Amino acid sequence: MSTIREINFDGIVGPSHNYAGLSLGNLASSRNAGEVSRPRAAALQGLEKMRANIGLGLVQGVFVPQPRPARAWLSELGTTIEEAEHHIAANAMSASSMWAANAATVSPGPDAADGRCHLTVANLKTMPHRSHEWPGTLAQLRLAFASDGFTVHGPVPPAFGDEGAANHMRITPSHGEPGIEVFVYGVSGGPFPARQHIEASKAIARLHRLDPDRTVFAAQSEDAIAAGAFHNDVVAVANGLVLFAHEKAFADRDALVAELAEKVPGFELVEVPDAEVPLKDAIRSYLFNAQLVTPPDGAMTLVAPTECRDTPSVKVWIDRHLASNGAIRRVEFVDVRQSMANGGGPACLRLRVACDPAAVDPRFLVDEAKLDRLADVIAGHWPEEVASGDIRSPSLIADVEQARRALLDVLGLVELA
Ligand code: SUG
Repeated sequence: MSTIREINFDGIVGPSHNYAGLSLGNLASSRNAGEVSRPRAAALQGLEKMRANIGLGLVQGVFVPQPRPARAWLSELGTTIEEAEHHIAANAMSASSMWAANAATVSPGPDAADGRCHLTVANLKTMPHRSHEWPGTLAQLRLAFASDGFTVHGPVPPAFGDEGAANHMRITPSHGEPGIEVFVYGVSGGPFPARQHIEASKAIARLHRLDPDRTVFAAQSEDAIAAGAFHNDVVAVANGLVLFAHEKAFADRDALVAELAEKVPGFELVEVPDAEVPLKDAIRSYLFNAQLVTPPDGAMTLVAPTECRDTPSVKVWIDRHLASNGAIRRVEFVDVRQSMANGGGPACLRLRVACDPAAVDPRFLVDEAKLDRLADVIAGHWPEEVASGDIRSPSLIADVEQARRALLDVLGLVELA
């Protein structure tokens, strides 16, 4: 019996969470620019989402917020948080590392020629506020996955954009068996940037020692990016033998489906037609930015944002699918509205790693009791509200830095201080 399980590592929402409108092509980020954020509520929503996963019987992990302001990055720019222009300060105060699906790309051991689980930290080079995340992320990956059996790679060169697992899917009979890895990249996004470059995806496939016959590359459709699917995980998600995707997610949908049908015995496509759920509704509700998981009871479950329940076309589709005995047997709704308002749904908030939980540094794993302790730190230290004009107020900065120290203390992660 394989010891490999699915572990979801959620990014704890950092105390500097704010709405700065930094991500062109991410419609929620642009729409909510300048709104007042609620970091404490945001982080507590994240913890409740983790509890829901634990309730399903899944193993849960965390990553911690990065130091904010990003003083090292500001120093590379020859400035400080006090002196930087407003937009530079905003880029240095973003809590965007909460979206752990963009932390790294992960290939589990059974897929790699050397049997090791490979992780490549994402360079996130397209957006300035995300481009400085990788050193802090790499430090956490190197701690969490320090044991034998893991290889943690640095970022691919910044000539090529890499946004991590948000553009990567794995289709497999079970987590512990070899799977087919699907790398999704963008070529053009109309008015918006294509953030994942094929050169980066191919480099990762080589570095992870994947079998070329079991590796698939597929382009995102330009329509999807132009409609706000800045990452593939906004319009598609895979689990087990199932690919759950919007009809308009891929540039060449027929070729991808044919290739998967040929390479994966038992492959199942659950496709949502545009006529039933228009791209616009799919993106606003984040139907596909859900965690599609197989809990121990075997009933494939979609952990979806509450916005799906509130979007009529999406709710109708879900109800019909459940009634039809489709591949998805259960839908759980979670409230992550604070993150959603910046374009991050349940799937964005987690990095999915299939490995033996006993091989992970336990400080990064959580149970209900540890989540209670984290909730206390958050309730005691996270700011209640942040307005865009406040992001470099000395008192906010002092609170944000103190809050992170308190969290690291509780987790015993002194190395990251
Ligand atoms: O990179 N939003 C993030 C959302 C990432 C979602 N992740 C996945 N789809 N996997 C982004 O666009 C907004 C920050 C701001 O505007 O303040 C932001 O970075």
